[in-house]
Amino acid sequence: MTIDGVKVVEGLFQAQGKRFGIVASRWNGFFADRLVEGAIDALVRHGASRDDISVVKCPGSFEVPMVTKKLAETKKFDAIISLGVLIRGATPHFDHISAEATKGIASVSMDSGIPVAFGVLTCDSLEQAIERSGSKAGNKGVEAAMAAIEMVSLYDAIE
Ligand code: DLZ
Repeated sequence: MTIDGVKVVEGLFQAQGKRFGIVASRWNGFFADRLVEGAIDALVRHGASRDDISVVKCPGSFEVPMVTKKLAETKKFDAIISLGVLIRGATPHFDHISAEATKGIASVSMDSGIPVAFGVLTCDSLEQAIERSGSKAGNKGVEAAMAAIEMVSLYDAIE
């Protein structure tokens, strides 16, 4: 594709032959499991084989970056999809965990060179978690999986 004669590089939504790791928190598992299902569905619908998808569950969103790093170090995956569900409570815990999860996941991606999709919900209420894990505001797991598919293809196109 070109724009005004200038070459444009873009990723495609094709996941055939690519290997994906999914990391998900067990905390707020009712919602996190919906994100995992959404991510798997999006990967398979775009051509990934179920045999090429691994799901690893960890305690909470705070641990998601650690496990994402472990998976990246195996070099067995073309992309990792990091999922979690944080719901604000009465203490500042939410803010600390959200900040660590966000920074940690970004730094794994930057350090490893593997695309890592950020699929951690940071919700102010239970209602927001319901809306974003498969109801009126979509499914963050699907969104993250789509980003992962596009990024794998984009990295291939840039190489
Ligand atoms: C402790 C905690 C709290 C209060 N809330 C959440 C949450 O909303 N979502 C989540 O994924 N994890 C939560 N956790 C657990 C932490 O992420 C972590 O697992 C523990 O602090 C142990 O390190």
